[in-house]
Amino acid sequence: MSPNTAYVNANDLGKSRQAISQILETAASGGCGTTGGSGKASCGSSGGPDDMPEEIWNKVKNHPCYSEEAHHHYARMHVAVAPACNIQCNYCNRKYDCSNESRPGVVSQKLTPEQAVKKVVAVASEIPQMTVLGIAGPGDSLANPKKTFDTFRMLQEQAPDIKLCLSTNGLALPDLVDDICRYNIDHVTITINMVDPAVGEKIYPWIFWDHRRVTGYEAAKILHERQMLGLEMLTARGVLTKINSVLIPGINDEHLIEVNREVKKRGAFLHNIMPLISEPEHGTHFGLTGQRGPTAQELKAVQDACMGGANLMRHCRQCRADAVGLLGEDRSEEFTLDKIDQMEVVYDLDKRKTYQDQVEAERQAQHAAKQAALAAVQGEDGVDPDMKVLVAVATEGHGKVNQHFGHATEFQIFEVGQGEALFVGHRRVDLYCQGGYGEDEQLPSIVQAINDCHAVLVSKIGACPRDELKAAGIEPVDEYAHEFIEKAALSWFAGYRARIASGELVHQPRGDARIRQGAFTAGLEAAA
Ligand code: CLF
Ligand code: SF4
Repeated sequence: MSPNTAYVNANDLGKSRQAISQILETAASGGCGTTGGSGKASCGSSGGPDDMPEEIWNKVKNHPCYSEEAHHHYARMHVAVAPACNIQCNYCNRKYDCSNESRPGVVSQKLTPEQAVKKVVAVASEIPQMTVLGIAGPGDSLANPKKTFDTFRMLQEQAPDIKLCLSTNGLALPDLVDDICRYNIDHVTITINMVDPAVGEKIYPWIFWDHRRVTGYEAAKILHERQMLGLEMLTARGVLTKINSVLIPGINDEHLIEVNREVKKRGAFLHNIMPLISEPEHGTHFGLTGQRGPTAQELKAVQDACMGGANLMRHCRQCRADAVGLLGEDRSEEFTLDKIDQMEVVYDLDKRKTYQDQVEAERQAQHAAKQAALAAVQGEDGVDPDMKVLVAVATEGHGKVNQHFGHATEFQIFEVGQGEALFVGHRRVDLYCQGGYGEDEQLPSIVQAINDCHAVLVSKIGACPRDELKAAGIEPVDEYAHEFIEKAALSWFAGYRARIASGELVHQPRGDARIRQGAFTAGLEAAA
């Protein structure tokens, strides 16, 4: 079947679909962050209440994956209740987490639905900004439907304010859409790496379908048809969908632009293009056959080429199937089953609500600061009005520049231009500061990770890394400590332009950067 074929009659798609399509059209035709008359929307998951109907905003505003703004403030957790899988991906080694939604590190503890619910309630009572429970493996959530839906059903009874979210490869999806709606699962991620089975057969060696193992082109064709059908059925039922795609250089890089087009046509709310992780030590087919992952600029180029299509998510952390906390942090070690047994768990809905109201006020302040800063970075100064640069930011959350350079395990990357401050990704790094002193051996790898940036914004930085960053052409900036990120980035950019205009410096383009994969291997040795 052609990928263009509609599997569900467009006339059958109800009001919900119209609402979702409306958002997509709004974004594509301008809206937030559109620059320079290019007609390309840059809002992606950074869309806010002004960009979408209230009904949709209420679904995404405190989901850290569906709203870029929300991910600075709200946390999610995963419970590893779904060990089995019904397909094989060439980037997956079954010993480890599902690569669709989780990096290939070990799951510390597989849980029964009862244990999972106990853990979620314990986490939610300790972390009031934890708003979402996702089931994302370590296999496929819908290849384990009883465990997945039992967990959601029991949790709803005990903690009704927590949003439910799942991730799937899509093969079993069309058969389970009714259950997804019955249990009020408002957010579903489908991993779609192709809309052409000829591409798909290079990614999927087999699927288990209709009681038999199917291989090659036929397997990819069945998977593709099930994914498209499942997506259309969810859209028709008003469930928000996110599409995850793994970018595999030389296999589906340019093809992902077509994937973006096709999923947008079928009502996908977001498209998350993630880099392939293929270190040989993970033992995946791609890892063992030398298939490389993309560089930072290769990833950004495909994401940029998709702008104007389905809205893009760029803040994914490829988290573990048992991750707990803000995206980019993992507090799962604090909530092992034996530790939970020792905890006094009080699930206080009012306390959670009060805390979340405070978060909302902080978030609105961040939004207002960004708008004011955007308005300030306008006007004629004789410098190229289309100039854009990347800046790296060290942050511990709350949307602020509030982390010491030496304490950062990742930097958030923002693209700034006149009238624009757009989150475009993050880079994992090795911790520079080890036990109170700087680890100079780590510095070259940090520089490689942010080598495409003109500046790095931090709350504080020591003399040694400051000098080395400068020598590498990256400006260390600590004068915006504890300010909101976008305001800080735009203020620095205004100063940068002023220095160019005055002749104090000459703007130089930066090089490419490396996506750090080494951090993903932590724990593998322990599992071996
Ligand atoms: Fe989990 Fe996925 Fe739900 Fe988020 S993760 S099931 S949508 S709650 Fe988020 Fe993690 Fe990326 Fe997934 S950062 S891997 S996109
Ligand atoms: Fe692995 Fe997930 Fe693919 Fe299944 S769907 S093979 S668990 S990456």
